[in-house]
Amino acid sequence: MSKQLILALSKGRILDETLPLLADAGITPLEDLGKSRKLLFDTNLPDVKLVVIRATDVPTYVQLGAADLGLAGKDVLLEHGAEGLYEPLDLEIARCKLMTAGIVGAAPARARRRVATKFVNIARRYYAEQGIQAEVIKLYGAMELAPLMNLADEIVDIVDTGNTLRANGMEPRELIASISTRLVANKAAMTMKHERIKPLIARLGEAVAARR
Ligand code: PRT
Ligand code: MG
Repeated sequence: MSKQLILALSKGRILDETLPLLADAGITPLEDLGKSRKLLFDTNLPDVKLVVIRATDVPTYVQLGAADLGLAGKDVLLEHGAEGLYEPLDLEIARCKLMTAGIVGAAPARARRRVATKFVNIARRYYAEQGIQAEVIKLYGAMELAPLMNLADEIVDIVDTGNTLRANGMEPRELIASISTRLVANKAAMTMKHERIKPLIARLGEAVAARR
């Protein structure tokens, strides 16, 4: 393993909140991540590099050791599974809720509920725990459309303000999990590069605490 530390960042909405937090922890990319088409970036710290990838790819990079550390939503981590990963820090950003939702005032669902979601593993686990029979239907986006089109009785999706649900005549029902962005670490790197990783986690932790 090289002495270099690779930190994988989630593209998209998490990135906007991540960069100020990293700056607070003393890590700044040497060029503007938003303006570049590059995916691998140097930082002010000579031994720390950033990769910017799809949120759902972050656990894979870290689990397989292509990145030592990563920042990903708890939703993504729950869906991916925790094998090969440590989760040393809650960054307390990009907060939201993973919920079930359905059409406002809809009749009680049939015995075998049809559930549309991109979080199929989370959904299967959740309904099984509730003792509810569910047929989970995998979608890649616009989950809110599924009940309106009679593709599903219910959805499992991320809710923040609830505006997206309301705009589509839907309402949140059950809370599955409270979500925020987490720091994950490759288990082997955590041991092999402990000397380097430990102070980095400490600085990030201080940056998080300073914002409370
Ligand atoms: O785009 P891609 O398919 O790669 O992934 P993505 O769309 O999941 O990425 P992105 O950047 O949209 O979100 C990444 C992460 O941000 C998620 O994994 C969550 O951990 C976190 N996060 C925080 C959110 C939200 N808030 C959020 N509001 N992710 C998505 N939303 C969406 C939600 O899916 C729904 O469509 O916003 C809508 C709900 O918002 P309200 O305010 O209308 O309730
Ligand atoms: Mg998106």
